[in-house]
Amino acid sequence: MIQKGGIISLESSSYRGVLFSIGLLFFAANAGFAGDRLFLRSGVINSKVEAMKFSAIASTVTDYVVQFKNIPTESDKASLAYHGIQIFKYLPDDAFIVRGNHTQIQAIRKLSTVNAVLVYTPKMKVSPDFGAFSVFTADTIENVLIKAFTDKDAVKILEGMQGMASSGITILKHQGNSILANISQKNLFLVAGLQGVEHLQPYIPMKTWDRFDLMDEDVKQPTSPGDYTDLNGFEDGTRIMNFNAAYNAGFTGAGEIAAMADTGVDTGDLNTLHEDFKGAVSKGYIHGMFSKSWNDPMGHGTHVAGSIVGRGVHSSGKIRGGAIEGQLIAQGMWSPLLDNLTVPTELNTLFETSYSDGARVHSNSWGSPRNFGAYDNFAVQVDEYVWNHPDMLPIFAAGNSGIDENKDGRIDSHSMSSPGTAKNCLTVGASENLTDHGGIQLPIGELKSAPTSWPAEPISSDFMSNNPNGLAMFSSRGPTSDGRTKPDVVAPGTNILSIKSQVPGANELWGAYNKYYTYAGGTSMATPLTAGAALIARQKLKSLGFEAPSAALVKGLLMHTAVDLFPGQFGLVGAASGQELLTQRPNSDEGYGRVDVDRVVNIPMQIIDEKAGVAQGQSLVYQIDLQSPQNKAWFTLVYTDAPGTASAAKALVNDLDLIVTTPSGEVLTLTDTVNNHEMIEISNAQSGTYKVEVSGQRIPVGKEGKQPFALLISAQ
Ligand SMILES: [Ca+2]
Ligand SMILES: [Ca+2]
Ligand SMILES: [Ca+2]
Repeated sequence: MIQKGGIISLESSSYRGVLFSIGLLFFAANAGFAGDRLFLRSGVINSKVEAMKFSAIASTVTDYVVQFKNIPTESDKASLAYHGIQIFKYLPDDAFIVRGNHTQIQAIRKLSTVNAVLVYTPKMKVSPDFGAFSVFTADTIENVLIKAFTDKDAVKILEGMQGMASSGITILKHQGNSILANISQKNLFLVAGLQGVEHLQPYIPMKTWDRFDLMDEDVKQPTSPGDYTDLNGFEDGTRIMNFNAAYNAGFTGAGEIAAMADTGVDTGDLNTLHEDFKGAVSKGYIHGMFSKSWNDPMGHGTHVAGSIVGRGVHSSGKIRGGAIEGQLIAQGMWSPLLDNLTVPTELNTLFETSYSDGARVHSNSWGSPRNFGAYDNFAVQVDEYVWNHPDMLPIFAAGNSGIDENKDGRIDSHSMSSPGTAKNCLTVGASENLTDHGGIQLPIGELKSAPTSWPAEPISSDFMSNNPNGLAMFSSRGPTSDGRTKPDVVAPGTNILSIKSQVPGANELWGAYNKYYTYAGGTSMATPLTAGAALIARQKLKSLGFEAPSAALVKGLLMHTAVDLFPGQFGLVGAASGQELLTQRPNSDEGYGRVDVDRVVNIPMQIIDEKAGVAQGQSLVYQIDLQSPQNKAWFTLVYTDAPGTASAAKALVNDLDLIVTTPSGEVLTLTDTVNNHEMIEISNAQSGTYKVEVSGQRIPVGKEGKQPFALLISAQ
């Protein structure tokens, strides 16, 4: 059966994908994939060599690594289960971390499909982010986040640690399967040796991703209070993203709910909130340590919330957020006592309460200021939540750690922050807004941290909001440590005007416009504008008949329709002269480009939200007719991958491939084995029938053996 109609007249095409063949294309999963190495963050292990040292620990239940000779199949997993083995996590390549007793493990070792069985040792569990160990640092106390496989394990680990209490171990907090503790370096491996420990990593308090440190307080614009007559419509960042086009088409975020976890919102009282939040913020939760309110004495969260749903009442509509009819649930994480952000060790607690209240987008403008690029336990938690709640889209700021340390005029790679390193969230970097007034209007070279962060041209004489096709110099860059492309998208994040917290003493960030509004900049500001766009994307998808669009689809829609900023604001000048973007999208500076809400609601598309998914060794194939030649056709595959483990050196678990066959028979594919998103763009697309195939290359952890996905196809 062939789907007719083509991708030209797509407004009518809310179809869920018409398959003309399912599972016809099996490939030989056994060919040449035999894994004999384990890729851990602590190092690569030759499993055969290690397995020779194997001795199953007599009569006790222990955690092991079972590596198969080939990509593990559903029947391999069934045979583990048959022998009473409990499977926890996939470990690359071709292995699982499992639990079993001596007898069970001995039986597994004899299976002809098994390559090697190893004990899951303390060395495999301790993050290299602790740095090098030496006799001189043995007594150094580390702030440690311990992740257990299960909540039950965490309770037993706690008991084990209490038994060690005399040896420099202080337990600070226990929540779910996470434990926070102070542990001296010499005891890290002792704790890692406790039954049920999955991973140990340094615990770094999260920080908000504004850059209010760029200028000294006294140089911030000392203007007389603004009366809105000087505003030209670009100040709030929404114009660059073309939100107006969506409003004109009837999409305002109405009926959609976002949650935001941040420093709080304004007064923290629905009765006294800033007029711009009336009818927009529907509920607040208190997550700040020792806090009694979800108010915002800091100022960051209020600004962020304003960019999501601000109604513009005080400014007669001139300063608004993206989703002007969306709803927001506020989660205040500010601790007035600690004068800091206090993010729960279990991010579930944030996601779950707001999910119960109907939020399907969760905006987060904070992250870890250290260990850039790491797929750590916070990233794993994000991926776990989305895997289990596939219609919840967490959005995270990429971070503000972009610097040009080697002084070559280009922002260096590898500054991406966790949890933005997660696979299943949408990670947002900052592009430039377009405004020559308000906020920080200085050449970058005159900013406080310029000598160490941005010392060279063309960056040092550039301004931060003079070219919307440029990136904010501070925006964190990818890729992640395991080579995944991040951020996913960018949005304006410099000199953004939004709501000012009414709490006395709240920070004015990049400078107050007047009593009600203030300027700010950072990936913190790009993220909520994108959250507003995500609410509109969901509303659009619902109008097409997708009742509960998957997070992968909402994310995919924003990525698919984003605007490529190549070559960036300095033009095609070459890397040596500071060219911002060296390749067309996607790349690890801009991701898939700048979010464009006009394109989200107006570009013709074929959309498939495949919730059952594809099995390993099988393909789902779609046929698309293009009725006339087009400048461009593009195909985007995004999927919510199974969560990995922070102990692994590769985060991707399930590997799907996108394969496009053109009418003339050319086969296009990326053979990307690290990302859970793939895009194929064809310029001068010929008319005729395109075959679009989503192939299950490797699915060790499926849902009933399958990996769901979203697929978007356009031509223009
Ligand atoms: Ca550089
Ligand atoms: Ca600029
Ligand atoms: Ca792939």
